[in-house]
Amino acid sequence: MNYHQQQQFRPTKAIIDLSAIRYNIENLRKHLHADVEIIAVVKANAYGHGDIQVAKVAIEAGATMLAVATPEEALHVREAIENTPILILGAVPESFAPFAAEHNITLTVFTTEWVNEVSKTSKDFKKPLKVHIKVDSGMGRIGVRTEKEVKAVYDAIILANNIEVDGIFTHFATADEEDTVQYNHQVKLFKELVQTLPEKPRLVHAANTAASLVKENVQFDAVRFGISMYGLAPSPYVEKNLPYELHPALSLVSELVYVKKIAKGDTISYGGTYVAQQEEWVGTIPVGYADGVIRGLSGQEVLVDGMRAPIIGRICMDQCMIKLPRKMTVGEKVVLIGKQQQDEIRIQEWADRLHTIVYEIPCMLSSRVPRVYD
Ligand code: PMH
Repeated sequence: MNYHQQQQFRPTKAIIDLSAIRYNIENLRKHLHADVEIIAVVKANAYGHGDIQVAKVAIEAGATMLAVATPEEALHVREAIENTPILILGAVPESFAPFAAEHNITLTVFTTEWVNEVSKTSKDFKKPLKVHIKVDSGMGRIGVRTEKEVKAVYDAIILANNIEVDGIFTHFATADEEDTVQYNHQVKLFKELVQTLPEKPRLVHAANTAASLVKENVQFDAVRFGISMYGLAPSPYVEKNLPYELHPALSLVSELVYVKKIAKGDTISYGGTYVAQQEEWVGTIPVGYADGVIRGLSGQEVLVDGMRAPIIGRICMDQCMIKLPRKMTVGEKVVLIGKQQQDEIRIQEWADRLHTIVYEIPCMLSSRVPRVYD
């Protein structure tokens, strides 16, 4: 028996509620125009939630394409999911093109150099390579930026053997903000550049979660749905304007592995930075910065028996300590993210403490934390 794979001994785990993901997508489906397709963004191991499990549920809930960031992510998903097209959103090396063609993986292209290099061997591909042209309408990351560049890349593809333009897309830099100046400029430029193509590709797409949920008239043929598939709002502005309530999918749980009473003046953890001001009960939980519970989270509260308890002292690599509201026993359940009784620790609370965005939090939970599905 393979104990490592079949047994979960350590009580620290991320619980992923797949029905929440299903709910978030089904409600997007209702919100979108009927013929708009959903591209489920499952890059970065589905924002830390588990790419295969999320992709399968997303397809059941109506997604018709998956999007990832790298060749390795695409191949990992393809091993488990046979037919659904997978789009790699980032730049990929020319050397990956034959593998992409063979495995029905759609690539993002934006330079003639790339297309010309791949066209040297593309006649030997077993199946045509599908590509989406990336337009940089203002994000400033990758993409063609002018009519001339769009035309050059398009013409190079048409000249090449065995390469098909399946789509054209862009990405918004500010769709999650109230101010619409840059956003409107991006929409206008993208529409103009798409118009210059001699033939409309099958899939024109631009909207991320924010644009899908709170903007009008940018759904085109498909939307790329990432963060809110996982039940998180892209920004506080979008959160205030959501067309439906989101259900967060990820909880992070552990339990007390040791409990003790400390005396006034006792210190806790490296550096002895936490000094007890009176007698108090302290619990140890087996989760630390190697799990992604980084040291900046010292002071963050967790839930025990429905009550809030702060992480005290420095967070260690594999363990941290919490100040208990009362004497408790080993084995008591601890919720670091998620609901317990009447209270809930939301990912936004961690993001605020760490001065970051919600996206970073599930992504930073390391692979040592098992993802458990219910
Ligand atoms: N499309 C592209 C090209 C993206 O880079 C992303 C997210 C999405 C769609 C999905 O966005 P959403 O999660 O807001 O729906 N990319 C990133 C990123 O590069 N950094 O944070 C999010």
